[in-house]
Amino acid sequence: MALGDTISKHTCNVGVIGLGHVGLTVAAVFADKGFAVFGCDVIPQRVKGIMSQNLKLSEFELAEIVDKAVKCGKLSATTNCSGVTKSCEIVILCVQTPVTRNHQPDLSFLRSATNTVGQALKKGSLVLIMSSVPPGTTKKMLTLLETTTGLTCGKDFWLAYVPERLAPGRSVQDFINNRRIIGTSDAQSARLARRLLQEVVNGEIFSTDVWTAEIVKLAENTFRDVNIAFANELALVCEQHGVDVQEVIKLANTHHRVNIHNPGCGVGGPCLPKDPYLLLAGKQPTAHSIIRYSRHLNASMESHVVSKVLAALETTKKNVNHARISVLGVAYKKASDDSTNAPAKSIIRALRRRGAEVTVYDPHCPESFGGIKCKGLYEAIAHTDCVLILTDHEEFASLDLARVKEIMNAPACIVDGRRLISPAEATSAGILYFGVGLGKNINSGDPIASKSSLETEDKHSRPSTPQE
Ligand code: SAJ
Repeated sequence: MALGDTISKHTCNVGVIGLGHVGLTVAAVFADKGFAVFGCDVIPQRVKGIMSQNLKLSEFELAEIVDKAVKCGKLSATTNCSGVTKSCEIVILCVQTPVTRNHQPDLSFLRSATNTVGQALKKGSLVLIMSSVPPGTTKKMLTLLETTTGLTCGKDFWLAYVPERLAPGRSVQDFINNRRIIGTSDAQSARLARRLLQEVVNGEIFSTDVWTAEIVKLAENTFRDVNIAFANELALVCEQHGVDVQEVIKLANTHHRVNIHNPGCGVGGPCLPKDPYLLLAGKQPTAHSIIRYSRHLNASMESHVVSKVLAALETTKKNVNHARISVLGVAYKKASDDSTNAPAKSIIRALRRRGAEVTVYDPHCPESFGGIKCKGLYEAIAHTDCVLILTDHEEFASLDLARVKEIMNAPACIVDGRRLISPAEATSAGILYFGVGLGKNINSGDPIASKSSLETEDKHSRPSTPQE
C-alpha cells in the first residue's frame, strides 16, 4: 500500500528519534491518534521511565497521554535507533541541537542520529526533522541520508523540515493546535508531510522550501529575544530616569501597533538563549548585529539583578558577605519545573561567591544551584535579609507581605526580578522594594512616587507575558 494511504489509515509505523520534551510530545500525540509509535532515546533511564510509566512529567496532559499510549501498546520506547528505523515508514528526528560555549551550533547529535537512521532507512520512507537547526542543515542531512542509504530523496524516500512550535508547559495543546510550517525540496515530500501532519494537528499548515522553514523557526524565537532585550534596555533607561518601566510598557502597549514584552532578570530555557546563535551561525550580516547585541543584553540582566541585591543590602546597612538571601524561583519560567539556562544559576552562584548564604524555594523545580533547598515558601524567607524573586510563579505573586515582613530580619527588603509584587503594597507593608526597571524611589515614602497609574487603575494587574 502507498505511504499516503497508510498515513490516512493510521496503519504506518512512526519512529521518533529523541524522546526529550519535543520528541515525547510528538510520540504521545501520534500514538494517541492511533499510530503505532516506536520511540528511541540514547538515555536508558528515560526509556525505562517511559516504559514503566514512571517518568516525572510536570505537564499533566502529556503525562496522561504518554501513560495511556504505553498501557494500550501504541507507544513503546527503546535505545535501539536502527531497530526503530527498520520497523517504521515514518521517522521523526527530535534530537537536541545545542550551542557550544562559544555559541557555535553543535550538530553532533543530529548528525549521529541521521547517520544511524540512514543505515537502516527503508525505501519509500518519510523522514521529518523537527529539531531547531542553523539554515542549510536539512540540505546537509539530506545529503548524509542519500550517502548512507544509496537512495535518492524525492524518488526513493521523502524528507521534510517541520519545526516544532510547542511551548513547554502546554506542549500537547500547542502541538495539536498551532499553525505549522513544512519545508521541503520536492513536491511529493511536501504532499506526504502535509498528509501526515493533517492527521494529528488542527492548525493551518503552510508549505515552503527547507531553507526558509529553518529560518522561520529561528526568526520566531529570535524576534522574542530581541523584543525582550528592548524591554530590558527600556528598564535600564527607566531606572536612570526615575520612572517605572512597567507603567511605560503598559501605556505604550495601548498603541495597537506596539507590543513590548516584559523586562526581567534574564532569559532562560532551552530555546531563546540558543536559537539566535543558530540563526547567525557562520554569518555576520552586519557589523552591528541587533540579534547578537540583544543576546548580550539579556544575559547581562543577571548581573544587573546581582547589583540590585548589593544595592538593596547596602541600603539596609548589611554586607553581602554573611547576608542571608532567599531566592524564590529557579525555573526559567512561570509554572515550569525546567531550570535549563535559568538566570537563577549564575545569580545564585554570584551571590554565594560573595559570601551570602542563599536559601532557595521553587514549588515546581527541584534544582537549587548550590543554595539551601527549602520545602516551604515562608521557611525559605524566614530570618533572611533579602528576598529575591527570579521566577514569576503564581505562588509568589500572592505573598503574604505582612508575614514576610514579620519573619525576615529587619529591615525587610525584596528585590523583584520579575516585577511580580506591587511596589506600593510592599512599601505599605513596611518592606523596602527594589524592582527591575523601577527607577522611582519607592522607598522614600513620597506618596506620589509610590503610586503608579497602573496601581491606581488596577492594583493587581501585572502585564502578562506577551502571547502567553
Ligand atoms: N521572558 C521575559 N520576558 C517576556 C517573555 C519571556 O523575560 O516578556 C523570559 C522568560 O522568563 C523565560 C524566557 O524568556 O526565561 C523564555 O520564555 P518564553 O516563554 O518566551 O519561551 P520558551 O522558551 O518557553 O518557548 C519559546 C516559544 N517561542 C515563542 O514564543 C516565539 C515557543 O512557542 C517555542 O515553541 C519554544 O520557544 C521552542 O521550543 O522553540
